[in-house]
Amino acid sequence: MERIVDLVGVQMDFGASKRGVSMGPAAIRYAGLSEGLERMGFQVENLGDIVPLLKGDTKPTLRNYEQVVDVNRRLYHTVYQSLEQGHFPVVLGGDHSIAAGSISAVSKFYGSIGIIWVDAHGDWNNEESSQTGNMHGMPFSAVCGYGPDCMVDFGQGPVFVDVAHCVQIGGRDIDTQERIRMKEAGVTIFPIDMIDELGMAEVMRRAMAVAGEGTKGIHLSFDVDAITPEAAPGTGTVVHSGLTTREAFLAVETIARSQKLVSMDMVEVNPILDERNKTGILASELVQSALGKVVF
Ligand code: NNH
Ligand code: MN
Ligand code: MN
Ligand code: MN
Repeated sequence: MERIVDLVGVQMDFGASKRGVSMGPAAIRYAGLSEGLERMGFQVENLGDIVPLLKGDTKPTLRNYEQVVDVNRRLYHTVYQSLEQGHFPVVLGGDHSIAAGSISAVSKFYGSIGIIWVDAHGDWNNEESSQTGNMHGMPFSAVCGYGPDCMVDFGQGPVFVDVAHCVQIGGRDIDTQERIRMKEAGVTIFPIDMIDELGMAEVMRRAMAVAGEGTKGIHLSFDVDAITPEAAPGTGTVVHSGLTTREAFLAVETIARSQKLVSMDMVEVNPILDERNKTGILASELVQSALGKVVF
């Protein structure tokens, strides 16, 4: 039986300061994601895009929270239904706040999962530690029970992800309070300098052990700003000197080979800031590699 991939776009940019990542799903689709997955032998079901409310309540510590929460609630149900049908959900962002909805569905469905979070940022803020109030800086902590509960509690009785199975890869711009909170919680972190020293292959061996052993599956949340801006200019919060494209591919290919991946997000692609859809194409290729596309 051929495996079915559900593609769901989320036209969300209210979790970030800059507009434009709402067009990320279109850019990743334009790069040929469905066609590529079909060539790999998957059946692809295009679930369309989730579109945020035009207006909603906001406050300085949780900017646009009503729109962010509403989208996450709808995404939660979409991803949960996808898993119930035995499909593989691929969520295309959109800003990273949407990982709250997708991961809470995966965690509720499986009970025990690991998370691999590839990002220049920690995304481990809460209302108090955030310097911006931007909710795309909070989803990783939220799904583990250390962030705003409104991002993950839709009345389903949230199942928080055990921090003991959570890995951050590629971090190089983590806020001061956020760093303290991540250390206290006990997230396994492979910041960029540790990747330099150990090499991505060894980092991934360690990451797979943390996220994969003792869990029912792994969720990959991939923020394209993890990759160095020369290779991935189309994103809102670029941070210099990031992962090379080859390191990024090695990371997702290692996850694919483990056969433990059950769901993923590809987020923060901003076509307005991109160069001829370079970042969209890279995002599309990384999704395919995470799902097992082989080079040779
Ligand atoms: N840490 C900052 C904040 O909380 C930046 C977050 N930006 C991201 N996260 N792009 O991946 O606002
Ligand atoms: Mn992020
Ligand atoms: Mn980021
Ligand atoms: Mn465990």
